[in-house]
Amino acid sequence: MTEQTLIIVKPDAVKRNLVGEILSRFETKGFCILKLKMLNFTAEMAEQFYAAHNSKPFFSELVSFITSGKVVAAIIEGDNVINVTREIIGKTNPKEANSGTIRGDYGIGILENSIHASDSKESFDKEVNIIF
Ligand code: FUP
Repeated sequence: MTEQTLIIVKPDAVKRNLVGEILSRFETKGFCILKLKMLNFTAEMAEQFYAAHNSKPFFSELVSFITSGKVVAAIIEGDNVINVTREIIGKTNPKEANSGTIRGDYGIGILENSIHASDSKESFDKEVNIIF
Protein backbone atom coordinates (compact mmCIF):
# COMPACT_ATOMS: atom_id res chain seq x y z
CA MET A 1 0.00 0.00 0.00
CA THR A 2 1.37 3.42 -0.94
CA GLU A 3 1.75 5.56 2.16
CA GLN A 4 3.90 8.38 3.49
CA THR A 5 6.28 8.82 6.38
CA LEU A 6 8.31 11.66 7.88
CA ILE A 7 12.04 11.50 8.42
CA ILE A 8 14.22 14.05 10.19
CA VAL A 9 17.97 14.11 9.74
CA LYS A 10 19.01 15.23 13.22
CA PRO A 11 21.57 17.95 14.15
CA ASP A 12 24.45 15.49 14.75
CA ALA A 13 24.16 14.20 11.17
CA VAL A 14 23.57 17.61 9.54
CA LYS A 15 26.71 18.92 11.29
CA ARG A 16 28.74 15.99 9.90
CA ASN A 17 27.56 16.61 6.28
CA LEU A 18 25.60 13.36 6.13
CA VAL A 19 22.36 14.74 4.63
CA GLY A 20 23.02 13.55 1.07
CA GLU A 21 24.25 10.14 2.19
CA ILE A 22 21.18 9.61 4.39
CA LEU A 23 18.62 10.82 1.84
CA SER A 24 20.21 8.69 -0.88
CA ARG A 25 19.38 5.54 1.07
CA PHE A 26 15.67 6.25 0.62
CA GLU A 27 16.01 7.01 -3.08
CA THR A 28 18.11 3.88 -3.60
CA LYS A 29 15.32 1.87 -1.99
CA GLY A 30 12.94 3.24 -4.65
CA PHE A 31 11.09 5.68 -2.43
CA CYS A 32 10.12 9.16 -3.58
CA ILE A 33 11.03 12.36 -1.69
CA LEU A 34 7.79 14.35 -1.81
CA LYS A 35 8.78 17.33 0.33
CA LEU A 36 12.09 18.46 1.76
CA LYS A 37 13.13 21.31 4.00
CA MET A 38 15.86 22.48 6.34
CA LEU A 39 14.70 24.08 9.57
CA ASN A 40 15.51 24.77 13.19
CA PHE A 41 13.16 23.28 15.78
CA THR A 42 11.93 25.80 18.34
CA ALA A 43 11.60 24.56 21.92
CA GLU A 44 7.82 24.71 21.52
CA MET A 45 7.90 22.53 18.39
CA ALA A 46 10.25 20.06 20.10
CA GLU A 47 8.00 19.77 23.15
CA GLN A 48 5.01 19.06 20.91
CA PHE A 49 6.94 16.68 18.67
CA TYR A 50 8.22 14.62 21.60
CA ALA A 51 5.12 15.03 23.82
CA ALA A 52 4.88 11.23 24.28
CA HIS A 53 8.20 11.40 26.16
CA ASN A 54 7.50 14.44 28.35
CA SER A 55 7.59 12.47 31.59
CA LYS A 56 10.82 10.61 30.74
CA PRO A 57 14.10 11.49 32.46
CA PHE A 58 15.76 12.26 29.12
CA PHE A 59 13.06 14.69 27.91
CA SER A 60 14.92 17.96 28.55
CA GLU A 61 18.11 16.57 26.94
CA LEU A 62 16.04 15.48 23.96
CA VAL A 63 14.53 18.96 23.53
CA SER A 64 17.98 20.59 23.92
CA PHE A 65 19.52 18.27 21.35
CA ILE A 66 16.85 18.59 18.64
CA THR A 67 16.91 22.40 18.97
CA SER A 68 20.75 22.52 18.96
CA GLY A 69 21.19 22.91 15.20
CA LYS A 70 19.63 22.64 11.77
CA VAL A 71 17.66 19.54 10.82
CA VAL A 72 16.47 18.32 7.42
CA ALA A 73 12.90 17.02 7.28
CA ALA A 74 11.47 14.99 4.40
CA ILE A 75 8.19 13.36 3.53
CA ILE A 76 8.94 10.03 1.88
CA GLU A 77 6.39 8.08 -0.13
CA GLY A 78 6.19 4.45 -1.23
CA ASP A 79 4.81 0.99 -0.58
CA ASN A 80 4.88 0.09 3.11
CA VAL A 81 7.22 3.05 3.61
CA ILE A 82 6.52 3.45 7.36
CA ASN A 83 7.74 -0.04 8.30
CA VAL A 84 10.51 -0.22 5.70
CA THR A 85 11.87 3.13 6.87
CA ARG A 86 11.99 1.91 10.47
CA GLU A 87 14.14 -0.98 9.19
CA ILE A 88 16.37 1.37 7.18
CA ILE A 89 17.03 3.57 10.23
CA GLY A 90 17.66 0.72 12.70
CA LYS A 91 17.18 0.45 16.45
CA THR A 92 16.98 3.60 18.60
CA ASN A 93 20.33 2.91 20.28
CA PRO A 94 23.09 2.92 17.64
CA LYS A 95 25.05 0.40 19.72
CA GLU A 96 22.21 -2.08 19.17
CA ALA A 97 21.46 -1.08 15.57
CA ASN A 98 22.73 -3.37 12.81
CA SER A 99 25.52 -2.27 10.48
CA GLY A 100 23.97 -1.11 7.24
CA THR A 101 21.21 0.77 9.05
CA ILE A 102 21.54 4.54 9.28
CA ARG A 103 21.79 4.56 13.07
CA GLY A 104 24.11 1.55 13.03
CA ASP A 105 26.44 3.28 10.58
CA TYR A 106 26.30 6.91 11.77
CA GLY A 107 24.67 7.18 15.21
CA ILE A 108 26.89 8.47 18.00
CA GLY A 109 24.71 7.56 21.00
CA ILE A 110 21.08 7.02 21.97
CA LEU A 111 20.40 10.76 21.91
CA GLU A 112 22.56 11.67 18.93
CA ASN A 113 21.20 8.87 16.77
CA SER A 114 21.23 10.77 13.46
CA ILE A 115 17.65 10.27 12.28
CA HIS A 116 14.00 10.19 13.33
CA ALA A 117 11.23 8.39 11.44
CA SER A 118 7.51 8.16 12.21
CA ASP A 119 6.63 4.84 13.84
CA SER A 120 2.98 4.73 12.67
CA LYS A 121 0.40 6.48 10.48
CA GLU A 122 -0.92 8.25 13.61
CA SER A 123 2.57 9.54 14.47
CA PHE A 124 3.10 10.68 10.88
CA ASP A 125 -0.18 12.65 10.86
CA LYS A 126 0.76 14.42 14.09
CA GLU A 127 4.42 15.03 13.21
CA VAL A 128 3.84 16.29 9.68
CA ASN A 129 1.56 19.02 11.03
CA ILE A 130 4.30 20.26 13.34
CA ILE A 131 6.99 20.33 10.64
CA PHE A 132 5.27 21.15 7.31
P1 FUP B 1 12.64 6.07 18.06
O1 FUP B 1 11.19 5.96 17.64
O2 FUP B 1 13.47 4.91 17.61
O3 FUP B 1 13.24 7.40 17.69
O4 FUP B 1 12.69 5.97 19.66
P2 FUP B 1 11.86 6.65 20.82
O5 FUP B 1 10.56 7.23 20.32
O6 FUP B 1 11.77 5.62 21.92
O7 FUP B 1 12.81 7.80 21.35
C1 FUP B 1 12.82 9.08 20.75
C2 FUP B 1 14.14 9.71 21.02
O8 FUP B 1 14.34 9.84 22.43
C3 FUP B 1 15.32 8.91 20.54
F1 FUP B 1 15.59 9.13 19.23
C4 FUP B 1 16.43 9.35 21.44
C5 FUP B 1 15.72 9.70 22.73
N1 FUP B 1 15.91 8.68 23.79
C6 FUP B 1 16.88 8.90 24.74
O9 FUP B 1 17.59 9.89 24.71
N2 FUP B 1 17.04 7.96 25.75
C7 FUP B 1 16.28 6.83 25.80
O10 FUP B 1 16.48 6.01 26.72
C8 FUP B 1 15.30 6.62 24.81
C9 FUP B 1 15.14 7.56 23.81
